[in-house]
Amino acid sequence: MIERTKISGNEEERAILIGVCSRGMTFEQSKEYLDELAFLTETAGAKAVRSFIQKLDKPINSTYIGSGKIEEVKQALEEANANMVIVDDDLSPSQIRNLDKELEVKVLDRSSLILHIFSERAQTAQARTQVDLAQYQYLLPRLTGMWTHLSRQKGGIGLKGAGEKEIETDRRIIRERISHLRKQLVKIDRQEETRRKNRSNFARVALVGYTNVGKSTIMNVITKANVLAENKLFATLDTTVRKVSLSGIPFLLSDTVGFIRKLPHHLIESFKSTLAETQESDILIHVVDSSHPNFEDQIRNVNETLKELEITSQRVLTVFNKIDLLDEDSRAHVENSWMTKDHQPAVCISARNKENLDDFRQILTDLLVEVYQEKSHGSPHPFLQQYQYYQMTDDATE
Ligand SMILES: Nc1nc2c(ncn2[C@@H]2O[C@H](COP(=O)(O)OP(=O)(O)OP(=O)(O)O)[C@@H](O)[C@H]2O)c(=O)[nH]1
Ligand SMILES: [Mg+2]
Repeated sequence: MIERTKISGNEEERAILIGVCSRGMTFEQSKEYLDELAFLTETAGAKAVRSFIQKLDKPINSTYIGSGKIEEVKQALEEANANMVIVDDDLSPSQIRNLDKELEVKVLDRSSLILHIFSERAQTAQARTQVDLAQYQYLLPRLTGMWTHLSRQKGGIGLKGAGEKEIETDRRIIRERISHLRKQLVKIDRQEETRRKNRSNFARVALVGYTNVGKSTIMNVITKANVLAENKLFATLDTTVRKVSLSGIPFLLSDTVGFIRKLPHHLIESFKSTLAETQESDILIHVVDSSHPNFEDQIRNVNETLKELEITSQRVLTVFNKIDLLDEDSRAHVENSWMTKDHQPAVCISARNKENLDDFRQILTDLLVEVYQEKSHGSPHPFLQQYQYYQMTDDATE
């Protein structure tokens, strides 16, 4: 039977990372992608000791990289005393089988690494169920190809399984588990929906963005909540909702799971229910790490993921965070090129140094006034009374 394994703790996991620089990609880009994979690897509790990039039109069908590169990796495994290989793309069952045979160490692909991190971090029943579902769905088509691979794993990152003759039984059990988890999710979703309906009077604001950009830090700064914020990918998995008020206007602010390039499809599907809160929001705050060399790629990636999740909002406030890390030129670039784009509201802040937060609060307040005015079709909204009082006393922020 397939079971989830914890990072063993007995044996240090030392990984070699491999990426392919395909046609249309620059070498610089592939290097940055591998840096992100190294960050994911460390978040999962393993150490990234070496990395390899091969320039190819596209990954090789049978073994992902060419035979010469495989030899180099083999040698590096020995030299660096490494015990696993992590690949920056998703592997087919036969690629996993062939690489496993050649390299004789555990081989993980990008999706299984992300799924592992999610499974370690899921806290609530909802997140747990979603991750379990995604893991079983990922595993089902790969079972036949993976049995040698799985049997090699004695713990650590990934999933472990049994021998070939048990695969059919495993497959049946997994199908039953998937169907059971789906039913459970429907039940949890229904309870959540009722909870959301009970709060439906309030405007909803959701923090969205790439992972590690500072969403939870902003949540904490605005709400004085105590949400976990740390320099790790996917520190947040469960949606946290807090009632906040700005200049006397109450609203609900939610902090959600961060996105990443090539998020496994099953994970996106199963996380739809966690993101239901975001789907119903009146204002999206798209947080960007303006100090990241690839922040423009990240913006595009987040917009694509939002589209895939059918999360749209008429009001999007883009927040360029971490400006404390920018030099003058980079800051001017963000302010002059990005901030004036599309006539969408945008603001530069440092959540850590509490820089420019008043501007941020003011823009958000203006958007909230718009939302409530729309909700009451132009007549005075009860939630804006307090705000009008604030305006009269000339005390614009709380
Ligand atoms: N220098 C700097 N660091 C910041 C700023 N805001 C957040 N950080 C740091 O960035 C890291 C990630 O912050 P989080 O708030 O956990 O980011 P997140 O977007 O919630 O991340 P996930 O939940 O993992 O998706 C932490 O180490 C924060 O201290 C900022 O304005 N400046
Ligand atoms: Mg977070």
